[in-house]
Amino acid sequence: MRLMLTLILSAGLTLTACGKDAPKPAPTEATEATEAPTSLPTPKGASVAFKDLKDGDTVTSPVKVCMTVEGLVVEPSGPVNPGKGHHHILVDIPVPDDLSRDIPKDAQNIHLGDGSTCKDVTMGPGKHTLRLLFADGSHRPYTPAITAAISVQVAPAKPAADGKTAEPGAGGK
Ligand SMILES: [Cu+2]
Repeated sequence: MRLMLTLILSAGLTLTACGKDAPKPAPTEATEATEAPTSLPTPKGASVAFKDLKDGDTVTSPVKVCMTVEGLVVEPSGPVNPGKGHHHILVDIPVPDDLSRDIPKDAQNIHLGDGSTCKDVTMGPGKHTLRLLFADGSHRPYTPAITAAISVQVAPAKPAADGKTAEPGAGGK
């Protein structure tokens, strides 16, 4: 019994000592979000869609990609106006995780910064994912992302002028 008491007592002492010996200052949080980049809120009912292309379509490259909007106004890049902005076509890449960052400009992030709604996109043969992403005048996506995606199959390029030449309907509508 006495042994037990001693044990309990010493255990208690040890704990107390530990508690006193640990004057670690708690790390202060909320020091990072000083200048959080902002993403405009998506207007209610806003959406984008492919105009002619459908998921699963087989196309030839370059393919003309046209798009429509609902609840948004398309304008050239530049000023940031709520509810307005321009289209982007993302080729074979997902919507970025961080919507507060501007969409990069490279071969896989195509900007229609002139306010247009159609773009010829060149792709190699095979399956490709085309993703629309609407963003404000400074190329920053809305939150939640205004996006639409389809997959298309790009047919291999045909050898020019050997046997049959012009395909019916090759010139578009
Ligand atoms: Cu842009």
